[in-house]
Amino acid sequence: MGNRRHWTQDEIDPLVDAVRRVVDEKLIPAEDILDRDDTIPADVLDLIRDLGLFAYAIPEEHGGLGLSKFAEVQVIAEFCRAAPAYRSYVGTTNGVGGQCVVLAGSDEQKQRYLPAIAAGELIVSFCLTEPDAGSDAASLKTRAVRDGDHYVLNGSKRFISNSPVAGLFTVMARTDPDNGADGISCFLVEAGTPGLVIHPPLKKMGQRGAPTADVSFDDCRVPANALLGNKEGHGFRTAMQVLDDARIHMGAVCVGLSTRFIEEMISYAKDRQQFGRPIADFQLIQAMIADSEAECFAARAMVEKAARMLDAGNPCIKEAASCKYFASETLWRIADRALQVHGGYGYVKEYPVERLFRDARLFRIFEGTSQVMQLVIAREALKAAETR
Ligand code: COS
Repeated sequence: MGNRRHWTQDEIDPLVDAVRRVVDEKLIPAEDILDRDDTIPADVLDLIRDLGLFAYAIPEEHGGLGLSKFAEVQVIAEFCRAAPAYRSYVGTTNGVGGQCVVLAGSDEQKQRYLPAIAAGELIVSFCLTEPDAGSDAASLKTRAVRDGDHYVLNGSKRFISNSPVAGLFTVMARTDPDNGADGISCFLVEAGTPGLVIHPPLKKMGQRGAPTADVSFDDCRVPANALLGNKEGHGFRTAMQVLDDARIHMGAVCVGLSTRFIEEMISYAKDRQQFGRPIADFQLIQAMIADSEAECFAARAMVEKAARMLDAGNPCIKEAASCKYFASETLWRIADRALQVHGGYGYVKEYPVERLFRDARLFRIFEGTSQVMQLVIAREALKAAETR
């Protein structure tokens, strides 16, 4: 299980219950402010910090909770019944950003950053995507050139979650221009380093409150010990490994948001009167509820199974991609049904489904599009068939 430890269900349940209470009492009521102001209110962020959520995937020896993946997906599915922008701070920091350090950092790098992450004092961004390198991540062009006991970084990164508020950036940059994926290394760049430029926040369709911006490196000099694990050429593999972990996490996020859509759908259907009775009495409405329940249950079962595989140390590239693919496509179908049940009321800002629908659209795109997930699943299946 590596950096995580086994959590018994008796330990997991109280944490999930505590998250549920905060979600229902504080986070859901503050969602409109999140969308209106495009920022998470400071007191709400404090509540998330107090719950320990900034520490969920950081090893215990560095001050974190060290949740097993099986425990993490249960906690995250509960947390993500609230608007997914709340997750972005903690999920990117503990996930793709922070896991680079957990997985491949030197002891010195772990000691420097992980306790601050676990305490909720250090937000991390993951800089892989570039203007011309999205799905084809290995084609990235940002350069890192060794200069004495420093590296000098030049290049641009796009759509970087958390970048306006991050204190640390895990940056994939090319140290060898002629060596494809093996020429990519990972650097830990601290906010405030001269030459690190954070552009104005992007105006997104949804997930408002989760700040995203482009980032560029303009002769940005970092000390040689900012190279992750002090090893060149390991950046792409590290990025792919943290993305495998993140894709199971994303599956759990989609399960949480799907659960919320079902709750909203049922609540509206029981309330809304047409033809002299609640629309929940009509079988065509019930069919939409039934399909959503069944598909959400399937996605949850899949995510929990993949999490157990990861905890057991089994290879799960195909299963992680399957979770992200199935759970995000499922979420999109459920979001559409929830809006359909609301009719015209779902299309205006009077009900939360309008906002959550905009939030839901991103999941089929980020941390690997559905089409990249299909590619990864098929590749792994074909590879396995060759060795049988
Ligand atoms: N775990 C460990 N190693 C991996 C890996 C994984 N999941 N995936 C690939 N690698 C290794 C490969 O084994 C290969 O090493 P060898 O040459 O020694 O075998 C190396 O990395 C290059 O891999 P590959 O040849 O598969 O690279 P590709 O350029 O073909 O990768 C995909 C293609 C589509 C899989 C990759 O670019 C990808 O995942 N793209 C999506 C990126 C993404 O999710 N972006 C979202 C933004 S980040 S939030």
